[in-house]
Amino acid sequence: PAVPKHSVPAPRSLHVRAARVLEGNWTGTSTVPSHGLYPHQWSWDSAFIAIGLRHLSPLRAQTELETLLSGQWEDGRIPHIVFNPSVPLDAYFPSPDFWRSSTAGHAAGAPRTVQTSGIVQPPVHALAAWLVHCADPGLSRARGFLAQVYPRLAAWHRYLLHRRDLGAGSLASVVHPWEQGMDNSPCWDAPLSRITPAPARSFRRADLDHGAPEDRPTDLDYGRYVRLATDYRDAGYADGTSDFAVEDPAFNALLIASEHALARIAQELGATGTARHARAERLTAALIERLWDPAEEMFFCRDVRGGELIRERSVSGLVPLLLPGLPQKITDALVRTLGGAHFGLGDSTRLVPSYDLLGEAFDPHRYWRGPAWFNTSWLVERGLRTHGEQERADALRQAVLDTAGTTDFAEYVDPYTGEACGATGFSWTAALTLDLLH
Ligand code: 9WN
Repeated sequence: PAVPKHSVPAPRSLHVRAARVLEGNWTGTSTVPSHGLYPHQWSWDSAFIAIGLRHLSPLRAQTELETLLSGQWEDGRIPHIVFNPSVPLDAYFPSPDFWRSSTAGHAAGAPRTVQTSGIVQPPVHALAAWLVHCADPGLSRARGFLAQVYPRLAAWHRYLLHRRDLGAGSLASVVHPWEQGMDNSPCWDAPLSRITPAPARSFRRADLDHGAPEDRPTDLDYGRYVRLATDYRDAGYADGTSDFAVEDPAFNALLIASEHALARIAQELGATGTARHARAERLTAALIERLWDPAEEMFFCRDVRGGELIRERSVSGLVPLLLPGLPQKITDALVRTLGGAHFGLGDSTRLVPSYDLLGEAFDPHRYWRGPAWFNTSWLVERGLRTHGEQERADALRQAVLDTAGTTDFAEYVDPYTGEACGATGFSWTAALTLDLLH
């Protein structure tokens, strides 16, 4: 049949639009979270990005993780940023001349040629490597992908489980809010209040060139972030002396999920994964013992320096739902908390808010103090599915897809209205959309 002359083009499918975002943010060897705000390679972003990229190009997904691992330090840490040397220094703060990885990180074995930060981010990488492998096992085997990344991922977990067991309770601690990935979560307010901020005039925030100040962390937060990072750097990035040390439920749950993935990788490579699965189960028990609150029906952060649980309700405390080995009493309680008044899922919200809707510090637009983020909703969706909550998982999946589409793949959204905040064309939003479409 003849095509009508002035036919209206069909709206581009969500799949095609998500692929375009990732294409635009690809640099040739890795993907930036967003060109304006975050023009380098970020650690947990790359893991989520690889999980989506595997549906477009398993080779690009493998390359994404390999590039990140080229920034790994000899002590096993995977830095939270691997810097792109062709990006001007003033495009992002803190820049390589702040971290001085190759000199200040010398004793910890920072790479000589690649510039990186000296802190870490949540360990989503082994999980991502396993999922990337599964997307095209033939290509993965032909390239020796898992054989190459396995020892590096094992060293990464070793670093976290040994050097970062600052609370001596078998869990890993974060020593900076940027490490946990939810920079200005109200969970950090109490432990951060003990930190003397660096003077405002000693640094210049590049983020405010791109983001609305009311959607970003405050200057006071930044002063404290800078103080903590400076002290860590000046101690040669040695672990154990930080004034800020927190055991976080999401960070540790992701470590456990990745330990299970590492067991599967070991099996694929012909070894036995039994010891790793057993370790993951022991860590799950430690997570429950140290961070679960049966009365409040959620996980909380533990302030290792103060010795107390931090009773702020953050999405971080729901992320352990991801773990297959949780007792049903706990998964049932987490599902109740998700749908209850503090998070409102399926009632007043369609995506999971980053923080307690009823909390004193709640702010629907300010970064990790209320807005809903796509990576955490993806993790909770996976958790709901793992524990047989198909209907809730389906609704959350649909909400992620709808909101990603209407906001042009926003960085985060108002949890009540779904209005876009922060950057648009954000890589992990596009990547995880693709993953949920498959
Ligand atoms: C600091 C890149 C990163 C994410 C974090 C998010 C934000 C950086 C910043 O952006 O943090 O690492 O400059 O605010 O909080 O989760 O990985 O997308």
